[in-house]
Amino acid sequence: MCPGSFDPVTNGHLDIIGRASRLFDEVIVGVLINQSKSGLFSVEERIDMLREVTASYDNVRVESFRGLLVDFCRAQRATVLIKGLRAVSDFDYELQMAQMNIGLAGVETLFMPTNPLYSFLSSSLVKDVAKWGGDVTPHVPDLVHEALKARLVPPA
Ligand code: COD
Repeated sequence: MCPGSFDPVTNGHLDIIGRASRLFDEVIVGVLINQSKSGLFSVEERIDMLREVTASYDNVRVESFRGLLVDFCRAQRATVLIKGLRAVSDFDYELQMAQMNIGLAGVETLFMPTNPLYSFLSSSLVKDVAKWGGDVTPHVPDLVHEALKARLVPPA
């Protein structure tokens, strides 16, 4: 299980998903439906983009979930969470979630070091740069770039 918000998917996410698909028979990309936080893209839009950019991976499927991640893992019979680690700043919170998730339901977390090309990359940073008209083409798939251009008009 590769869980996240994916608002929107970046090349950093894709790198982790692709590497997971080479290690596991089946990979589920779990997109969180977060009712208390509206994203730039709707969950349906995020899923459409994810499905398109992972279409070449036969063993990857994209689903949404609400509530606890471990409940979704149980429903999908997923036993391992794959998380990307970009920097030590990710580690504290990811470690807490990993320990909570194994305590709640025995779901293991495996951490994958980010590809150094993407170690600074996050969906929020991409949105901020795109909002001000900066070039995000090296950081996201083309279709995400197009979607960002269509959605974000630089403030005057
Ligand atoms: N390089 C490598 N990995 C990356 C990169 C990058 N450039 N960018 C992101 N990642 C990894 C992140 O480290 C993360 O593992 C994953 O990709 C998703 O990232 P985001 O930013 O899209 O998603 P998050 O961090 O907002 O997702 C948080 C969850 C949805 C996983 C979390 O909130 C959750 O589990 N929520 C469900 C409720 C729940 O169960 N809560 C209790 C948790 S203990």
